[in-house]
Parts: sequence; C-alpha cells; structure tokens
Amino acid sequence: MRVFSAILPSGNLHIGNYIGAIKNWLELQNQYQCIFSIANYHAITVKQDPEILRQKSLEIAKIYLAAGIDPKKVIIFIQSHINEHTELAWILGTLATISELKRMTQFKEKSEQHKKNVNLGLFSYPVLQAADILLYQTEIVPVGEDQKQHIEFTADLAKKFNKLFGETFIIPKALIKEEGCRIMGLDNPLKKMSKSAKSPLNYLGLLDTSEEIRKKISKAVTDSGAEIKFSKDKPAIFNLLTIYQILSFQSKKEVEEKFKNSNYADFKKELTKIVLEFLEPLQERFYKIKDKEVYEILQDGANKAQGIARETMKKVKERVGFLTSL
Ligand code: AQP
Repeated sequence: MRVFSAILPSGNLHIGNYIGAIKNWLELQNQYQCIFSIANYHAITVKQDPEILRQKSLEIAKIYLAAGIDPKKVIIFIQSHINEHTELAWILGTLATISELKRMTQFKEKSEQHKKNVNLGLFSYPVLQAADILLYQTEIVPVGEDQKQHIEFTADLAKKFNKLFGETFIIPKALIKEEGCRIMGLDNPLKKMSKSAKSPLNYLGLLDTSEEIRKKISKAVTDSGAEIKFSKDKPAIFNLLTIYQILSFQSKKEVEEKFKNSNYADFKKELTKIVLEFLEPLQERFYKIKDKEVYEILQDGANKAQGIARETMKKVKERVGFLTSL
C-alpha cells in the first residue's frame, strides 16, 4: 500500500499541521511505503516571496525530520523537482470540469482571502493535487478534514480517467483521524488554524519560542461559562482541550476529570506546559539538522520519486494516445 501526503511551504507550520497530518504520518511510515512532499508548486498559487519560499521549503523538510519522519523508510522530496506533477496535471485538467472546480470550498475561501489574485493556478489547484496523488499510485492520503473534498475529487478524476482510457490509476482514499482532524484558530475557534492566517495569534507555530507560545495561549479566545469540558457548544475550550488531550496522550474523560475543578487560567497554564514539552525537543532536533544533510535527503527522495512518476506517466501517455518519442 502506498501513502502520499504533502504540506505547502506557504508559512509557519503549526500544531494543526502536526496533529492533522504529520503525527499520523509517523505511524504510517512503519506500515506502508510513504511519500511525503513539500508542495511548492501549490504554494505559489498565492503570492510568495521567492527567498522566503526557498527558506520555508528547507524548513519544512527539517520539521519532517525533527518530528521523526525517517528518510530511510520514506521518500521526502520537493514537488518542483519532479516535472511529471505538472505534466500529469495538464492531462487531468482536460477531464476536470469548471463546474466541479467552482464548487471547491478551498477555492472559494482562498478567492475571498486573495481577491486581487484569483489566478488560474488557484482555480486548478485540486487538479495538481490529484496529479500529485495519482502519479504515485497512492492508496491512502492522510490529511486533515479540510482536504476531504479534494481527495474525493481526486478519486472521481481517477475513476473518470480509468473509465475512458482503461485501468491506469489506483483510486485513493483520504485517511482522516477523527480526533484533531480540524484544529481551530486560537483567535477564532470557528475557523481552522491556518498558516496563512493574518494574525500570528491564530496558530501555535512549531518553531515558536516559549514566550510566543505562552502569549498565544494566554490570549486564546475562550467561551462564556467556566467549565472545562468537551462540549460542542463551547468551541474554543473544545479546541484547546483537543490539543491538550492529543499532546498528553490521554482520553477525553481523563482530561475532563483532571480539570474538573480548574478555571480557564489554570487550564491554560497546563496547556502551555504540555505544548512546550512537546515543542522543545522537536525544536532542539530541528536546530541541529544541517542544510547539507537535508539537500542530500531531498536529492535521494527526488531520485526515488522520479522512478515511480516516470512509470505512471509512460502509461498515461500511451493510454491517451500520445506518440512515444524515439
Ligand atoms: N487546522 C488544521 N487542523 C488539522 N489539520 C490541518 N491541516 C492544515 N490545517 C489543519 C492539514 O495539514 C496538512 C498541510 O496543510 P496545508 O499545507 O494546506 O496547510 P494549512 O495550514 O491548511 O495552510 P493554509 O494557511 O490554510 O493555506 P495555505 O498554506 O494553502 O496558504 C494537510 O493535510 C491539512 O489537511
């Protein structure tokens, strides 16, 4: 079974990216052939500073490693190192309809956020994402809840292609863990935590300093009332409790029991402690990783990914009727 997932180097990685994606990758890498990419083609669908984009791409690779992704077991690579992603996206784009793409929630949200730059890349983003996944004959795509619609679109596109041209692609499925699949913004618990959020108070960055973490948690929005319980009608405290629960490896019941006599301030102190206990060793490992080591891992990853991508593209080109070159 093959697993594929990716993260965009479009900002600071946050605890939502870790809980919703990377944490699940850590388990999967021991069971399946995993491919984890850094999706820089996707990142440029919104304006990026070229130098920062380069830095963030390297930073994300280091975060993968510091979080425990093992390059001996998995393929880690930069999306733009493999030309087949855009090549396949072009072909798949001829099967994707405008009405399907217009329905994509992420497109609607991003178009709102970037009103002056609603570009073709942003619109066809799900097609490129489908190419990323299908190129590697992926069976499982571990993602946060926000990506569910895109993975369903990918599966539909694969089915459409197979029906028209013969069995070519494996039909992928999203793997979305129930707990923590949608960590919400600290400043607005009704919207997901997002690395391109306007205010840094929205997210707990994986590379934030302890001072920043303390400040962000102390400023995090809370609900009316005082109870520390997983209650759906208290979205702010529900979200903070979820982060606590996942990072402390406890059940919901245990967490509620622990805080049954506490107030919000006490709970926030404990949450800060648990977040820092998680982040400090990760950051220590992060700062020890040398650029050279990462470049080598990415080169090796690209070589391996290239082999799989070429094989799929060869099949795809034959199926759609392209003359093969000599
Ligand atoms: N809040 C979240 N809770 C749980 N999982 C999440 N993911 C993202 N946000 C949450 C999962 O992390 C992986 C990488 O997602 P991404 O690169 O699209 O990051 P993002 O934080 O979703 O970025 P933005 O800011 O919303 O948009 P961009 O970076 O596109 O400008 C995915 O598996 C995602 O589900």
